[in-house]
Amino acid sequence: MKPAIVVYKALLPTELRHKLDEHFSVTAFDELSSATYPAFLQALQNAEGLLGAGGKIDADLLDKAPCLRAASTISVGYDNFDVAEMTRRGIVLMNTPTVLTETVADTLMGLVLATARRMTELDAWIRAGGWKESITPPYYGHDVHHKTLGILGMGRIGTALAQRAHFGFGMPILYHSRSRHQEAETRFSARYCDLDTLLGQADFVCIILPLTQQTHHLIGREQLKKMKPGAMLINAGRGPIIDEKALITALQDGTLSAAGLDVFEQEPLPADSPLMTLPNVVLLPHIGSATHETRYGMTACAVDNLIAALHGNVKENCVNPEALKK
Ligand code: 8YV
Repeated sequence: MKPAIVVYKALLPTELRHKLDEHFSVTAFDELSSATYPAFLQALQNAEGLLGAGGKIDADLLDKAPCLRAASTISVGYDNFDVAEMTRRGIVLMNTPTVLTETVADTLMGLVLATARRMTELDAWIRAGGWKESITPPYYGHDVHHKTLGILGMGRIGTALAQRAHFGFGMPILYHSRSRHQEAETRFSARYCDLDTLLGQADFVCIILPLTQQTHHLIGREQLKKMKPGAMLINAGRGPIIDEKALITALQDGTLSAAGLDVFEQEPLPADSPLMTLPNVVLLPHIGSATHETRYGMTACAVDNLIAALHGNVKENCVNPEALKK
């Protein structure tokens, strides 16, 4: 008998669905809603594998899945999983790093440009009939090239951003990360520094950190005050890395000149969020990796990860290899 798996919130292209069907008995839920949730819980009861994106996979949910051996997330981030609990239960968690690196770095560079040059604000202004004559200084933006870029989180994506900024825009790069990154230092002249130094010197601060207990609200009121006058803050990591209330106040009172955000404390962003009315913010709906090519690559990677894991063949992309020893 093929092992049972549950697929949730993953729009699988036909060939990837066929690939899963060859190995597993698949129950799939395109959406998780109050209508589909009972069937989802039912299917979890004998599922050995789980594949999907998002959701809160905590001890309560794991209790509903007593046969689970492997979970495969279509994302690089896995803050929505209780990894310690999974490890304790011997459940391996697989993610999709690498395939999305270049695309997310493109998004970050795009956010830097859009924020500095006020692209979305001026787009809205044209559509509202504002463009009657040549634009004047109140509508000017700021240069990006040759400005100092501060990167918080020099992992794969941070390194790909550093490459773009160094070769494409001639930007000096500062970074702060859990550990030193030799490649970024030698190839892109990135300089390691502590958080306060980075905040005080960077013209653009780009966040591409994972969300952990250590990074939760890493950027709050105090840190925002330490940023260089005129500096801009860009976040494509996870929303809760920034204290959003403090960010809104800083954007309103001029402590921070502008922000470019792909992620938020609450997603989808609530309609009454003050961020919606601030002109000095570029808002994106968590599209860091959302291109056809990359989402396909991530889904294919997640499918391969689950096949490998349930066949006892874990080689890469495993978040908690310790679980294999249980
Ligand atoms: C995901 C992301 O695609 O990979 C991540 O961690 O944030 C995005 O690229 C998105 O969270 C949907 O799973």
